[in-house]
Amino acid sequence: MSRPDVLAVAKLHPFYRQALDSLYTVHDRTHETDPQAFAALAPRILGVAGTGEALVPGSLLKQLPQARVVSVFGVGYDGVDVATAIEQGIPVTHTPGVLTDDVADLAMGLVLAVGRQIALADQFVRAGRWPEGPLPLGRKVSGARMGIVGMGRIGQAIAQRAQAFGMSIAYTSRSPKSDLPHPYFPDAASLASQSDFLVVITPGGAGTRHLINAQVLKALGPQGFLINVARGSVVDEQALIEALAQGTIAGAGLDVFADEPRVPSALWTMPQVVLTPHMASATAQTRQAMADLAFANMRAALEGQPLLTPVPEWTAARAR
Ligand code: 8YV
Repeated sequence: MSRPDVLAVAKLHPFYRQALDSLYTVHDRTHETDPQAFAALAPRILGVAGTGEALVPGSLLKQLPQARVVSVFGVGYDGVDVATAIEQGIPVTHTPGVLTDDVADLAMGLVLAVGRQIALADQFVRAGRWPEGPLPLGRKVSGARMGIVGMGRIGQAIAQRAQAFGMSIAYTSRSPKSDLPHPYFPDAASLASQSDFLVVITPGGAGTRHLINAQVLKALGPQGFLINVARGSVVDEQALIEALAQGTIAGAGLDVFADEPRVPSALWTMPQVVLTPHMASATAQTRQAMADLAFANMRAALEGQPLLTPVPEWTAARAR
């Protein structure tokens, strides 16, 4: 019996790819590299495998009459046209929960790195500049005010960690969460005006595009730091570069960018900025757990079993 055909729409992490290879024939981005071969292949594709950043437009889904799932290796799925997937009856799954700790850990790491200038200090020592004199003073993190934009699972995990540092927490999200003790702000600008560290951890996509704009950065102010572990699209990158260049804000810790893996060169030379390559979930333990869950979703769908972690939109559409 021939093995089911699966389309990988992005470069997959080896843990996920190897699991898929054990049961399926994986076609790696054939829709991009060989459209002619893809036209013949598309009617046979049973599963689509992607990453958090992968693009799965409606036009692609409409070419896959037999597809039974889009299984995303990541919690974010803003590149997937979920409305069309639902219309076509194709479930979308993701990997919530298993990466919460890692993303929250990296958010705190960036808070500490920008506040305490850890990356800059490391460069200073390596460059043999210690004998020349001290670094400028950093910004105390313990006891500072953290504002969290997006108070879902990961936002709450960041809040827990920040509380252990004696930080005060406030947040903005689509609606206030009655089970949380922290002050709620109706919008990012009013939250920013009361924050020393503004941490962005909201889903990407059209609804949050450029939520962090020039006005929010102005409200954050010359003593304020921006941390982004969400999606590059949430921040107006040009406005951020200007705000950093002009001292409108104090600094930034960025794990995500508008056009990854390209990072604007203006940011490379800014000492008040810490840059990481979209690595918030990149530990061996978590990537294994993500691969296990993404693979389990793929397998469940292809074997007609209940999905482990469908996206909320799919579950809501099914309930109607
Ligand atoms: C990526 C992510 O999926 O979970 C998300 O939403 O952005 C990441 O975990 C990961 O980098 C693989 O591409």
